[in-house]
Amino acid sequence: MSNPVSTTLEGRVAVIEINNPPVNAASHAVREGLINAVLDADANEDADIIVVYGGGSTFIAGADIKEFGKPPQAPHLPNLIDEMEAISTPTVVALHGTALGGGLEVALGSHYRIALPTAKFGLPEVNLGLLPGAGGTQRLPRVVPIAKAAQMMTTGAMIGAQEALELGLVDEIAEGSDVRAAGIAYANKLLSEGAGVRPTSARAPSPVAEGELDAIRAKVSKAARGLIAPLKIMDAIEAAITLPFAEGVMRERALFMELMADDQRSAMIHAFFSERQVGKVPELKSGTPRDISVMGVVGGGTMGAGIATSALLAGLEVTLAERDTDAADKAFATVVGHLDGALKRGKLNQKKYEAIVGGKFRTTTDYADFADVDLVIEAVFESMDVKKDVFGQLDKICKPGAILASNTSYLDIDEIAAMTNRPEDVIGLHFFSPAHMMRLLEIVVGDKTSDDVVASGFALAKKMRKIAVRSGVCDGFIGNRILNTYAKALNGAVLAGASPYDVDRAMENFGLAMGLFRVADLAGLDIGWANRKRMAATRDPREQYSEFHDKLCELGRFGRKTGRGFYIYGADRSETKDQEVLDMIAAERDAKGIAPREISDQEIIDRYMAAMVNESAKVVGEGIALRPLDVDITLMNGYGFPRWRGGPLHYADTVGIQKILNDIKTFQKEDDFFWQPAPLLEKLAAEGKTFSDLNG
Ligand code: T1G
Repeated sequence: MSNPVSTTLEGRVAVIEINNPPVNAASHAVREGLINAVLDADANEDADIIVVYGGGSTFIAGADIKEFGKPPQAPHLPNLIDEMEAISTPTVVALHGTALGGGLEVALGSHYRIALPTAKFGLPEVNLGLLPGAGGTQRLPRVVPIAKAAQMMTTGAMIGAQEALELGLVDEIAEGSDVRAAGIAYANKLLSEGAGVRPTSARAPSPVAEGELDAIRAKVSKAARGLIAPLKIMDAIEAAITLPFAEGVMRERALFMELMADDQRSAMIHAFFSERQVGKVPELKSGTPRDISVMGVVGGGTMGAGIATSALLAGLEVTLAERDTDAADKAFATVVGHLDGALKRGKLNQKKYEAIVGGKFRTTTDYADFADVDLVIEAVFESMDVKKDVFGQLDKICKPGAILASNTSYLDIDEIAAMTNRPEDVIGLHFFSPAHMMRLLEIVVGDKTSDDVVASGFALAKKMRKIAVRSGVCDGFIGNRILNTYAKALNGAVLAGASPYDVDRAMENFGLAMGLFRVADLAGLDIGWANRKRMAATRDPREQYSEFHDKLCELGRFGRKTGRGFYIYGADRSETKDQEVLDMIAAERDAKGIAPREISDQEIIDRYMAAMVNESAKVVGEGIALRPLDVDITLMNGYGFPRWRGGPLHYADTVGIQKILNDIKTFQKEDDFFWQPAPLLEKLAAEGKTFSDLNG
């Protein structure tokens, strides 16, 4: 492979360029090329100062994650940075794009740092279950305040050039957009000022107040929710404050190796690459995306308004239709409310905001206004009859080539498409609430949906910064189908002896933000109730149907919105268990002749995971999901499955498919109908294969 690092001499300035597209990851070749170039420049009599910068779109965006898990190859990044810092020739890094992870660590090991105004900086290793392992935990606390260093490393959040300048992370912000020229100009300025080397490691750590570190650690611990890297980062920062630099980096190395060896690291790297793999579907090769600049939305309720907001933030023009002027005005106000929030969060600038409310967003009560849209999506009441009626009308009004989409979360896209003369232009775009915040989007491909329309859906998702997952047509698609299954398993655990509160506790200790019953109360128990009534006619009589959800709904207890569901909600947002719920469940056990027994938290999780993995295996085996990673991405981005477990099928690979099968066989004794092993699960176990073998 050719050397990705090259050096030119501009006057007395040795200019080193790194070219390893797409993100200048610090691969072995980059590391080898960089250290040789720096040492050669240091030895070069004609060079008084060195500039390092990234060719292409960014400075080094981190270590090469593809190398993790393989035998490490020298030069190792920490050593490279230490050597760079120790030379006698002053070094400058000229930064643009995203200087992340090992890239920012290289910058910290340089003597001076200049940045373009658009440059961003971060140490996102925590998102990979790691910590900055090339001196970052020791050098950053010597440059920025301790609290800022902790926040950057334990959240992985990026900061912009202006904030970096104010913090002292960069010395200057250059004018213009030519990062090479900026580096050279700054180097010559430093030479004219007689600037010498300035090793960061020689600086004292930023001062820290009495008790400040413990307070930060307590906050970090609360936010970590099972992730171990943030607390190890705090240990490394403590070393930076209390130990000499040389000992501090040794401590950092030890902590880094602990994290490298942990399952959380492999899970989160699986998540990282899966999020980039999941958008690569066959139709992107065979289909040509249509331009989607003007969107129609039918329905201005929670979902419709959220979808409209998401499209507007992506720069599309949107017309939203409601049944009457009052409803349309209400929807307009809802969307403007969301846009105000985006403005406050810095997700939208004033100019764009005014363009949207000043014309790019309109409401109407007349579908005729959809005549020229490129795509229209309906987000009306979850009833097949209502949706069929809407599609029948849209089919008559929309221009040829317009895409007709449904936001349905369960219903059959093929049945909806059959209501039109253009089934090849019909697709499911299942957004998750709140649609302007949640990144997951299930793209449901009907039998007749054309490749162009699928490719258009994925292109639209990219524009809307969504993580799009391709789904085939079945009840509930990927996520809700699997949710329904594991919910039944957990209801079974409740009938067997657990309480809803045991289930929530076990799930939250497993890493979910909220347990099943808390989520049900939040979403509204009436939603599940409507679906169960819809499915009642087709329910298999062999199914062990738990009735306590329905009984709560019959009492009008729909959860938070009615102040009572599985929990009782106080005006002060307090939440308490409800003895009446426990009595209701006890009565149902009696009626079913079930003698309740002790159900441990581990058994609750074993049931939860066995059901989830088994149904996921069916979803992959039936081709509803393209690969196991598509299921992992769906559950992590739409259902709160902990990212540091990598998704249900990565989890199954971690604990072993045979363990999942053994658990299924154990629970089969209680309910032979529900606990039927998926053919794919049995096949992989028999062949000694893993789900990751199917990810390609
Ligand atoms: N290593 C290898 N490949 C990478 C990579 C990396 N660090 N970053 C991105 N890629 C690939 C990615 O898989 C995709 O590949 C392509 O580049 C474009 O990425 C010692 C241990 C930089 C903000 O965590 O956040 O340094 O799909 O689609 O939207 O302390 O990539 O095209 O084949 O995301 O423009 C720390 C991770 C590493 C940064 C660009 N660094 N990357 O976003 O493009 S650990 C990170 C990102 C480390 C040291 C530690 C983003 C980006 P493909 P993309 P993007």
